[in-house]
This record gives sequence, structure tokens and C-alpha cells, in this order.
Amino acid sequence: MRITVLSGGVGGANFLKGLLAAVGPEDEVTVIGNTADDIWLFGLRVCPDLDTVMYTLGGGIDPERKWGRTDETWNAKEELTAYGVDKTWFGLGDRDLATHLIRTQMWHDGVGLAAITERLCDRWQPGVRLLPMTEDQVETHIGIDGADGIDTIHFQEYWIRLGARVPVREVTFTGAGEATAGPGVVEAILSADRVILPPSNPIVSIGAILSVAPVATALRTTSAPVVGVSPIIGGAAVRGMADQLLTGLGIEISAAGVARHHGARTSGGVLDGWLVDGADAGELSAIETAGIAAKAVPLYMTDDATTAQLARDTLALADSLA
Ligand code: GDP
Ligand code: FO1
Ligand code: CA
Repeated sequence: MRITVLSGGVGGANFLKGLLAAVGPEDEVTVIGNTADDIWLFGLRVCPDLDTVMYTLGGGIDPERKWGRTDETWNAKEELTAYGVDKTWFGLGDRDLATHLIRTQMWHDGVGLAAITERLCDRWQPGVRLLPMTEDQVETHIGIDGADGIDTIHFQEYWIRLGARVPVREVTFTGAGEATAGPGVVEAILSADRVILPPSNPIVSIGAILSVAPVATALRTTSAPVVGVSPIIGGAAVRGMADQLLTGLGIEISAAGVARHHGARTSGGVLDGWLVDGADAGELSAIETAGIAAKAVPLYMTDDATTAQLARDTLALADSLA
């Protein structure tokens, strides 16, 4: 079975861990990773969501922070702070820096992000094929209230420096209009037996991936069933911080609200099926009315066993729609 998953960082990576525990050795998992969170810092190309997937599945992620490396030290960051330079709000750990150095060196040598990511994965062996959604530079920018109208800042500045606490007026994916899908991305969706949207952020992870038009078109046209897992449980994002984004775009913060935002494939959207938590079982009929098959199962990825069960439930919903 060929399973293709569109993933952001933490939510996607945790789901993928469960999926790898749930599938057999004959199954192939391809991950289309969000690259719109990527940022240039001190001349280095940093790809947080690709690295979160790679480190999580490869055993290198810090288990508490859930981003960056285990056994991290912060000497370079302290030195940067001592110089009084800008952008030290972004935590560049010493070990993590090595990843960005290699990526950036290969980038300047003219290697594409897909081949760079493959090279980095040679070390981490994540057990999936990890494909950047695009090799073009697409960046999520957030419009917030400024002194004279809307100020537009990079998503990482909004997320980390501002703690995603101020109202969102606008979300734009710069460069998306001209971007082509990364190598292998469209094929991975069109030739998949199952396509999964894990519980990743609907705007800045799934929405960012779908901002690349050929990726969205592939999702709308693949013969594989497309099923998703709600990142919203009981009217709130599980790890917080997504709420301002949803509110800013006028999307109801509920499992059904996100399902309606993604839409049914039968009416131009991207979903055939949607899993909600038992706490949101009352929303099942609203989701079905929108043309999306829905089921309630436990959605908290609290440990390896519950996450693997969530992956099995997701595959079972997809099987029922194939
Ligand atoms: P990011 O790029 O690191 O923000 O990670 P993703 O976009 O892949 O996932 C973020 C989303 O994961 C958040 O909106 C959370 O609501 C969701 N999430 C985190 N943990 C869980 C969980 O245990 N269950 C569900 N259903 N969603 C979760
Ligand atoms: N998240 C933070 O909240 N603070 C940080 O300083 C930070 C640094 C960082 C460095 C490398 C990396 O791969 C991820 C990092 N993240 C950090 C996580 C990242 O900003 C976000 O989780 C996602 O991009 C949000 O979707
Ligand atoms: Ca992200």
C-alpha cells in the first residue's frame, strides 16, 4: 500500500510515528512536508517542519520542546545575543545549526531542496520518503495590526516572537502563485492508494501545502481516498496557538469548522473523510451534511499505543471509502 501524508511539524510528525507503527513492511509512506515556515537566518536556510519530521522519526528530536535536537546546547545563540543582533528570538541550537549549515552549503552549490532533504535523511533514516512541497521559496506571512494599517511579518516572527497571541488580519503565502510542486510530489499523490491529512495546522501547515496549486489539484483529482484527522478537539487546538489564525480567517474553531474549511472533494474541496474526537461526536452529522464521511474516535496522541491506534482508525476510514 502506498500512503501519502501531507505534514506540518509536531502534529504531523507525531501522527507519522503512529502510522509507521501501524503499517507493515510492504507499505510505503511518503510525506509531503510544509516548507512555508522556512526562513533565512544569519545566511542559513532553516526548514522547521521538514526537520521536525526528520528528527522525530529519526530519534533526534528534543522530547520536551518537540522542536530542535536532543542534548542541545546554545553557545552560538548566546554569542549572537551578546553581539546584540536581531532575530535572536529564534532558537538556533548548536547541534541543529549543523543541519542548517549542510543544507545551506548544498543550496549554494545548486542542489535542490528535495535532494538536500534526502541527503539529510540518509543520516536520520526516518522510515518515510520526505518530500518538500516545493523547491521554490514560498513563505507564510502574517498581517497584524500596525500603527498605520496592517504590518506583515514572517510567520516565525508571529509564532515565536509574538507567541501567536495577537489578532491575525491576513495570511499570505508569498511565492505560492508561481511555485511548482517539488520533485515527486504530484506523482506521490496521484499514485497513492491512500492520502492522509494528519492533525496538522489547517492554515499554516495544510493550507500552506495546498497554496501550491499543482499540489491542491493533485489532491482533488487523485483516485485515492483522502482522509483527515481533526487538529481541533472540544473547540480548541490541542497544543494551542492555532486559534488566532482560525479566528482571523473567519473559520469556526471546531472539528466541523475545519472540515468545512477543507471542504468535500465532491464539491471542489480536498476531503472524503474526517475523524473527530469522541468529545465532538455531536458534530458528525454537520460534517456528513457537508459531504464528508465522518467518524468519532480518540484523537489525543498521548502515547505510542494511542497514536498507532489513531493511525489504524484513519486507515480504516480510508479503506471504507476506497
Ligand atoms: P507545527 O508545524 O509544529 O505547528 O505542527 P503541525 O501543523 O503538524 O500540527 C499542529 C497541530 O497539531 C495543532 O494545531 C494541534 O491542534 C495539533 N495536535 C497536536 N497534538 C495533537 C493530538 O494529540 N491530537 C490531535 N488531534 N491534534 C493534535
Ligand atoms: N519554536 C519556538 O517556539 N521557539 C524557537 O525558538 C524555535 C526554534 C526552532 C528552531 C528550529 C526548528 O526546526 C524549529 C524551531 N521552532 C521554534 C519550532 C517552529 O518555529 C514551529 O514549531 C513551527 O514552525 C510552527 O509551525
Ligand atoms: Ca509548522
